Amino acid sequence: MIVAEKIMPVNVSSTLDVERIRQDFPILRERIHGKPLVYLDNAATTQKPLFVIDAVHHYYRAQNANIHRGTHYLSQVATFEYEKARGKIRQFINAKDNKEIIFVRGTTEAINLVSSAYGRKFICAGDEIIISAMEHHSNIVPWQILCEQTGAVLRVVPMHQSGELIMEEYVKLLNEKTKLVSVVHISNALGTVNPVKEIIRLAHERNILVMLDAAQSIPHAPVDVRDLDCDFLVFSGHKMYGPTGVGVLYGKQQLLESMPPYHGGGDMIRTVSFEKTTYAELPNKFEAGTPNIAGGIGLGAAVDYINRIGIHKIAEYEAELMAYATEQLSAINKLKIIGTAKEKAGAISFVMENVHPHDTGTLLDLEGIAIRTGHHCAQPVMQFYGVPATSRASLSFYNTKEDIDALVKGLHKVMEVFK
Ligand code: 7TS
Repeated sequence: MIVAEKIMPVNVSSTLDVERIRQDFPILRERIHGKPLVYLDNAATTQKPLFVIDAVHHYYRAQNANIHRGTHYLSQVATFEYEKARGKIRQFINAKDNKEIIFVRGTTEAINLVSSAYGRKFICAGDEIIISAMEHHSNIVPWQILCEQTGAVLRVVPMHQSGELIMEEYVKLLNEKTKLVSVVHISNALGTVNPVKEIIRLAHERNILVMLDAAQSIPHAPVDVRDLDCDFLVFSGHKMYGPTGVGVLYGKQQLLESMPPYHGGGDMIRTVSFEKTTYAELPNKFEAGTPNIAGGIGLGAAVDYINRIGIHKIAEYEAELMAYATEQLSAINKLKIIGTAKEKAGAISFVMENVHPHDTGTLLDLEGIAIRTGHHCAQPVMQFYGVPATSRASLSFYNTKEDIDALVKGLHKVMEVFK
């Protein structure tokens, strides 16, 4: 058992009016097994504020029509609202142009889009793609499929026991065969915040493209694609207080223009004949078929909601909560935190001596406490630490110090059962 480093006590001084914020989330008033819900599974999906629920509701009640095709009033309203949402997202990540914002189903689809469309045109046998040791399966498997199809080779940046990438090894992997680096910004399994600006700078020095998986960073930290200078960035709406089934691929315009379409069908064409089809301009080229219109509009509302609170304030408050949770969990005997990077956000993984994480999760559930247990779709991370699974508590700005205290109390109960 590694004894966790002693950490200074932390005061969670409320930079946010969390009690007020909690009123915005109706589900937080639910009782689970007769107990008040303590929701600490935000890395899997966040809860939705009324503001987002209402936007989706309003769309279906008053605006529903298909987009980009109707001359009738409702179709124009729906198109306007959907495109307005695209603009909000562009602004939120500071992209240059709405053409660079492609609506997709989520992070997974966005990565598949790039690996497929970019990969089909630009990746050949012998080329190399770099990912990291802490990727979610959705940033591993699409690249493995591409490598199988093309004969390209997947390289993996290793990490230290702390869950920090070994940057010297990363530099050694970069070479003239490297076509693309695709790394996670914040790890869902460990909470590690990767030095993505440095990762991008080192790749760009060698003219190598970089894609960031921002699924876990977008709800927790400011993400500015022009400041980062990433070539692609992907995230899911449902992890940032928006609906499920919608997400975003950001790509630099020139790059997206150079890529062939991903899916073929309606809305992505300019002209079609049996002899030849020409494609629509960005972003439509990558948005074949009727999209998740309500989802897009709901995601726009989620961006408004986050902006109203302020992503910097969110980051500051969550950092305090994270420090408090780390301190409290570290104080539990026989509990070991997995992933001790200096820079962490969002999630804390841990294991407990003699207790399988699934038992921990089940017993906590009876207390109304929702955490995730398992491999977190990051089996290589589990293999690295030699554990079958971990328990993971993941935070949001609506969580409180009391939620952490409830978790700690619940964990003591679990220990009692397995004494
Ligand atoms: N990348 C990261 C870093 C993730 O955390 C996830 C989902 C994905 C990609 C895939 O996102 P999706 O919206 O396309 O499914 N992570 C988790 C999790 O940690 N628990 O449940 C889902």
